[in-house]
Amino acid sequence: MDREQALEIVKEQISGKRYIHTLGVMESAIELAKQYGVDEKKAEIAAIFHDYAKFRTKTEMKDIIDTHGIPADLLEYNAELWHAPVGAVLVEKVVGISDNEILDAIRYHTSGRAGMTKLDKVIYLADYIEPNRDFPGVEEVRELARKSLELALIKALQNTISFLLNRNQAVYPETINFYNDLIMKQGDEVYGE
Ligand code: DGI
Ligand code: FE
Ligand code: FE
Repeated sequence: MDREQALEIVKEQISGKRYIHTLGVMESAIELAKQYGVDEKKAEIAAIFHDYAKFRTKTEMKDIIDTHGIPADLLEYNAELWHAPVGAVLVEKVVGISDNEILDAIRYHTSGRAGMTKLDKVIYLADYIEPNRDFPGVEEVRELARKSLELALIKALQNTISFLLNRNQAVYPETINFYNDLIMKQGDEVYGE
């Protein structure tokens, strides 16, 4: 599928503002893919479709979670987490994308997971640092992203987990697994041990 076709499809599904965000994620994902040796075409398609399900109702998302083998424990956590695995299902079934690497990058773009692939990481980070994002700490993560995919992700995860802790929100275990995975593999670089 080419870029224009993909953008046309997703444009029907999301708001104008979310579409601008999607274009930003696409731009950042391609740049990160180039920099870190990830398939640029897969990064482009995953980025374009990553928020495909963002505007589905909770009822529809819950129904898809219940019927498509998505972990049911997600329903106990913030509904913000649901659009990612639901998006992967819809992008496969409705849009017709069958590449599992692309579908996984969409599936894990919000929660993360242990054992994130490089493509998963590129999409997760691109979603966080795309040019239209403007929240405390984003510039620091953009700078880290020029040096190290993993160090940038560690900072992004620390910010996100702190954000959730400060708001008295639960943290989905896969998010912690992603964070632990990064820290345990990169601890030497971070702490210079
Ligand atoms: O869809 P986007 O707004 O582009 O970004 P996203 O898919 O990364 O969603 C991020 C939101 O999910 C953000 O407001 C934090 C919220 N969230 C709620 N619980 C968790 C969580 N994010 C993670 N990583 N882990 C959680 O447990
Ligand atoms: Fe999202
Ligand atoms: Fe997004």
